Amino acid sequence: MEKMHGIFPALLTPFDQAGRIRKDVLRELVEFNIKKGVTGFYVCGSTAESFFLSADDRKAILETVADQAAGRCRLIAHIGHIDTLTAVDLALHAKSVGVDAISSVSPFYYNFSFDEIRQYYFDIEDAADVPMIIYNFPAFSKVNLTEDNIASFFDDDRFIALKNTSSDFFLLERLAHRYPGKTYFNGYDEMFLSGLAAGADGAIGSTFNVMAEKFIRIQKLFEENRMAEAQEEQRKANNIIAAMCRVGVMAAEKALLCSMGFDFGIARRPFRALSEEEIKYLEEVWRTNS
Ligand code: MN9
Repeated sequence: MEKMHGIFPALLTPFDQAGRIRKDVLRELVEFNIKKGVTGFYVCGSTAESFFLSADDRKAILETVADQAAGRCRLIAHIGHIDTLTAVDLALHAKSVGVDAISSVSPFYYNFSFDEIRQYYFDIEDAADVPMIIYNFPAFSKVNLTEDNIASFFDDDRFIALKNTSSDFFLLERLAHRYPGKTYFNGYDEMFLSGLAAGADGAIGSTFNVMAEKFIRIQKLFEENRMAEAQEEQRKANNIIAAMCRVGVMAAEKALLCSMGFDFGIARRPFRALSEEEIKYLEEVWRTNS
């Protein structure tokens, strides 16, 4: 498979007051980002609050996004779950929808051994055989995949890419050098430029829902060797991300989308809703850095 490139928002999920998915608003978010020129979407990742959702809800979200995108961009379906059977079911569904790739975080919570984690990925691939993107996210999953762990997948052609939500750029550089034919996605948006320097081909991230244009520009400037301008753009994005981190990233992204006119609602409990002052603070930081 040809390498992927560019910016993929990890789509947020809009909910109504009762916690039901607002498919109409999801369609608007997809349209908003396709118009900005994103390469594709990462559907039902952590940013989508996927671990709160039923398998049926996750399937409905993927179908809605695929229908709206209508072949205009790439689609990656995150099918990760701590239960292999559910992950396989989601992978088979994603295959039937026609995604470009699937992706999964390592199964978490029960402190699985690496052999169990490895088997989880191979069970999915043996059942569904859809190109797989390994999602390394040690801070949340508490599973830290090493270079050799990832290499043990990359020797198999079905494993096409890594999404590295970690500040371990040494890991990224080593793998990009060892397996140049695989695709490397940077995970922390605030470190995108560092990821590019280490060999990333693109990025999957939550803040791209609201400001994809900044990251499309950072990558373009980097590729044109215009480093000072790329750093300046990353700095502006980071002023916004720092404010988001202060109040809660997903809640902040949803609040900013509401300020832009999307009826996005709030994150599901136990995530808390933001106060009026927090929303004003975010809007102010947004205005001064846009
Ligand atoms: O993987 C995202 N991680 C989560 C990517 O959403 C948990 C990032 O986009 C971060 O949200 C972002 C802010 O730290 O970089």
